[in-house]
Amino acid sequence: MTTPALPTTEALRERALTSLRRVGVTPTEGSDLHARTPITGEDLFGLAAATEAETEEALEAARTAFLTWRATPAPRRGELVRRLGELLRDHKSDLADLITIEAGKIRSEALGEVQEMIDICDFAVGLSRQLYGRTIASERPGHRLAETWHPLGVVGVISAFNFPAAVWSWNTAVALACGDTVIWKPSELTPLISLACDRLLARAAEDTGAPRDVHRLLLGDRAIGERLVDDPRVALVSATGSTRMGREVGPRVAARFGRTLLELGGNNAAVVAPSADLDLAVQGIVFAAAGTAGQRCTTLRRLIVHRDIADTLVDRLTAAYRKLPIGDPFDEGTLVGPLISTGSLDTMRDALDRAQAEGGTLLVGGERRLADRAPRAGYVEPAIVRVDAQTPVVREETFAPVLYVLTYDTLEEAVALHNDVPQGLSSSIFTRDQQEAEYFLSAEGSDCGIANVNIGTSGAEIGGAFGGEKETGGGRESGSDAWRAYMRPATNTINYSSRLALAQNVSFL
Ligand code: UN1
Repeated sequence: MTTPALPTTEALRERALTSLRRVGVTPTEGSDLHARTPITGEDLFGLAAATEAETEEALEAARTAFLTWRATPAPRRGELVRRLGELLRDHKSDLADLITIEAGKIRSEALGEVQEMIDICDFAVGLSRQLYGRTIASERPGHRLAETWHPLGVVGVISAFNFPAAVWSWNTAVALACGDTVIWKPSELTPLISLACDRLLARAAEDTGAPRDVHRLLLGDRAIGERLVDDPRVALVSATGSTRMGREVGPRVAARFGRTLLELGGNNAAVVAPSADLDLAVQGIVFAAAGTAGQRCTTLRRLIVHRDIADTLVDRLTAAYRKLPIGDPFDEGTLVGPLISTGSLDTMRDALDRAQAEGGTLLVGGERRLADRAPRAGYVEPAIVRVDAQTPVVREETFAPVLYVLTYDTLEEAVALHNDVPQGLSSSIFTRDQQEAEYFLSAEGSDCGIANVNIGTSGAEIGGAFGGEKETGGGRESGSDAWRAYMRPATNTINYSSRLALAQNVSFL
């Protein structure tokens, strides 16, 4: 069921320019990097990257702005974030257009990404009045112990193509409320949405009297990311991307005693127990595995199904997969848009070949689509592969829509299989048995940063902290108390008596 036509690159270029114009961006043409669209796989126009001198200037400007911003009362800082949220609301459709054009997301998911930005702004505005520290009982008479949270400094945000705007907003809205300033190095694949977000934040700063340099965008390649990683003026590097990238970033930032917040690869699984509501499970699984063309960090990649229901569930899933409309992400009927590039098609093909060589059976999908109309674009049928064991390819993250199905007999076995991968981002269980659900959520259950019941692995709300364990990097972003990563605590001991008492009953003088 392919959609009959794709928009032309020319039409997409016009649409991108119109959205940018509405947001107030006139892109600086250049030849350092190319805005491109996965919808046709073609370039839209060339852009200039930040030079070394501009990078240095941005670092200095963000550092200087921090000195003012950290002294601005937090609720006033919140006003900037509130204004950003308003502008995001006003430009929801323009921003969603840019996300669809550059990342290939279907309309509903692109709008959802902008909604996620609006939500985190609301959250951060509230947070600006809730940066609580604790008061601790002192062991000494006439003393008070307190914990005060202070802004950290410049936060370097390195973001990926797949959530080109929302992950920036999680970091930026919270960092700004916390009193930090931000330098953003977006993915080279999504410069236009970054320009739009930066422009709206600059407008919010103008409107609220905040320093312009609380946020700086640096378009460019890896060298800019490396600069953020190595520069001691960057107090925190918040990086989203592959585990390979995190393995480099982590030790380099640690070597200069900087902080990192890493959100790396996932290999997310769902356990489906015999008591599961299969209608609900099928819906949850198809969205989590095939939604966003399998290109979320939280995409469902492994299904661990009880042996008694495996055949039934697999039949229902393959039937649902056969009906998935694949094609133009702007078309309201489309559920699966393009992969980010034809390179991802090769990665997917390679994973499918390896899975079969390792004993797996391809049940559905894997065929390229629309190659005649868009030879440079990566349209593909999401695939399901049945495997007997977690062979090497199953234990890797393939950033494409491949779902591996495994079977289990006991829940303990299911959880062991579930946890037996190097990554630890998101997980879920479909069951109507409360004991099973609680076991999965317990310390003996899922070892992931996100563990769900009766929903899929993807599509988290911003209110909770987002991130994962093991090779996912251990960072937490977005809601709950993830804000603490953007601040530094100071412990204060205040003596309000007229006697100097030493702790631990030490006597001296
Ligand atoms: C990502 O894929 O990097 O939970 C972020 C989700 C989204 C965020 C995904 N709210 O799927």
